[in-house]
Amino acid sequence: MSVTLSAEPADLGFDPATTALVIIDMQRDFLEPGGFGETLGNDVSLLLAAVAPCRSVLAAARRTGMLVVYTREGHLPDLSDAPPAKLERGEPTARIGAPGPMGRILIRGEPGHDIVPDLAPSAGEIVIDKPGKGAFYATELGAVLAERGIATLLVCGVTTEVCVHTTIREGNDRGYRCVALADCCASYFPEFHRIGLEMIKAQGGIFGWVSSSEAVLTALATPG
Ligand code: C5J
Repeated sequence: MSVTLSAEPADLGFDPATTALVIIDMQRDFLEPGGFGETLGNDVSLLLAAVAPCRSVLAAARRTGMLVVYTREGHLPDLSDAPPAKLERGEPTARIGAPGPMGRILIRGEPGHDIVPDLAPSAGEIVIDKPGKGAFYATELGAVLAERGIATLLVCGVTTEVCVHTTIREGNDRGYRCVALADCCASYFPEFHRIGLEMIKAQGGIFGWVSSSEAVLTALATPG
């Protein structure tokens, strides 16, 4: 059953059976005070706007039986999967792996690495741990999607211009129809969020589409 999603630069049809909702890095380390995002000097409260729209799309996806995939950016406790180029970059007040109020920063298994409680995965939902910005790099995501015959990705999460963008670019190159849900994504830089979305849909949708939580809810509520 194909439904029509209102999107830019053009509407597109998608079949919920071959579509995955991909929720990128909605982790305490990025959204809550004391985590990685704040150590980089960011106002983490700017990301909170995306939580409620993500929740409504997540609820609709679960009702529809759509595949839901969460990602988490983070590293092994010994940092063997964190290249020096990543560890050295920037001028954080505390680096990846340093102790913080939510445990070691951006380390798998620490409280800060968890997905925020409002979007907590249900039992059996897929959580992909990734060491990079893109969700396909050094993960099982490609295999998970291929196994289920997924063709379209509805992408939510943070931050728009970093991990959401990288994942959409990776997905586009692998042949997926990637749709960023604008209000379900957020950035520490509102201008980067706006321009990041513009970049995806420019030039006739150079590497994807942009839509919204409301458009997904409408599409899923409208018989195909
Ligand atoms: C960043 C991400 N911004 N999830 N990570 O470092 O976008």
